[in-house]
Amino acid sequence: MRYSSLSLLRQGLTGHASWPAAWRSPALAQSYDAVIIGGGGHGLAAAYYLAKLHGLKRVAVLEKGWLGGGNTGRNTTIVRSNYFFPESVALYDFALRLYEGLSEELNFNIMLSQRGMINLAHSDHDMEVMTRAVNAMLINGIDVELLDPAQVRAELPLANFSPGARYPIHGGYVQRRGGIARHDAVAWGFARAADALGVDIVQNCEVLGFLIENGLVTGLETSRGRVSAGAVGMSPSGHSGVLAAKAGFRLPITSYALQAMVSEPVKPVLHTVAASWATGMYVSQSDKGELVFGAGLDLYPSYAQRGNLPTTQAIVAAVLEIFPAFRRLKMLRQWAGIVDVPWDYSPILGPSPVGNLYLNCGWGTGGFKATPAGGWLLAHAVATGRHHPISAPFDLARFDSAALIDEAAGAGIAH
Ligand code: FAD
Ligand code: PYC
Repeated sequence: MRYSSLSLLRQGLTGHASWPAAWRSPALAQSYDAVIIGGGGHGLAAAYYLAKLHGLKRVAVLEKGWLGGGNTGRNTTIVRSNYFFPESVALYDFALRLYEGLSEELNFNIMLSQRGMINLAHSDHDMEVMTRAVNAMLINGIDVELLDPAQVRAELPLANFSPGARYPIHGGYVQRRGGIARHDAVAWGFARAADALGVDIVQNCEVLGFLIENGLVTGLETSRGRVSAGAVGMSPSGHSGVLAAKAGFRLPITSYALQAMVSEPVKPVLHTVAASWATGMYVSQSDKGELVFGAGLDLYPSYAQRGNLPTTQAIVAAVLEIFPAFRRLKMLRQWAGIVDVPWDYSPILGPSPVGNLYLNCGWGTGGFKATPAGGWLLAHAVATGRHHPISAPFDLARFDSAALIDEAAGAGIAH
């Protein structure tokens, strides 16, 4: 629906009384052609592409909580495709290209801001690792540039360039097409567009078990009753191990809390995303003006979805060493999400050991940037029963054949 400025003003003054809901709240039907588990960005995108590109008429998304309340609403919104291996570049650059057209595709402003992302080097060794990574990315066609300290300074004038700094800045590299996008808007945009194509989005509906006959999934047991399904896709983010166990198999993943925090809003002071992976710190400024800070993984596996003091302290310490001017900022809040990290730090996509059940999981610390592609590829697998060439290298079977895509080792960072 489109509104004129006058009707927007009228809606504002009347408390949006006649503003239609952006998507329906349907009851769970008895059967669907395809059911997607998880109403985060990936699950909603999968449902949208199933209806839009594959013409499926009876599709449902089942979400145990509220739409976008998982990691889609908890992440720090960085998008980029600066990965080391060609398989990863194919996946994440496909996602970035989909992001570049997504506001138009969904008629919903996802606030994509390609303000660039700079990774900082704090030693000669860091610089050597970055040079190798940048060379690999350039070979794979990614828009990255090495930066010397003066070039970093021009982009990040508030950073601490003194030679005596605890984390001296030796240079870095930038991906200029990287940046941020509004995470809620991505979920809401896909939800509204999927709903308009007839997809049933059922919130407060937890999947409790799988109905499996002769090795094929035929339906699901949910907190709202049984539902039969021609095919099932699962995008449950930090609960993929839990769901896989219910379906009778194990995934090679470990679940951790990943934390982030925001400051009070201030005027624009930071015009790109800055990351210092050696310290685990990264920061960007939201369009509201808040400084959004993030951290590395907690050091131990956990399903406790909350922040803790040691990580806060470590990250705030690194932020203040690198951006001393931020010392006067008040922190507003901190939070965590549970992320499923595969042994090689790359996602697991495609068929599962159960027939007609397809996987989109193991995004670890970095699946927001992949949202449109993850949904697109899951839809392809659910609709055709096969991998698209982009998702094929990320099949679960790589853990048997040892054809791992070890991005943590390749890029020298775990993100
Ligand atoms: P989610 O949004 O978590 O959706 C999964 C949904 O499944 C949830 O809503 C959950 O309630 C539902 N679900 C689970 N079990 C069931 C069940 N049994 N029945 C029904 N529903 C179920 N990535 C980036 O690319 N850039 C970043 O800057 C970034 N920063 C991050 C910062 C933090 C603090 C965190 C926690 C993550 C970050 N990530 C980032 C990772 C990113 O958030 C995730 O990889 C991505 O959002 C996963 O999307 P999703 O749709 O798969 O999962
Ligand atoms: O994948 O870019 C990323 C990321 C940043 C912070 C968490 N994940």
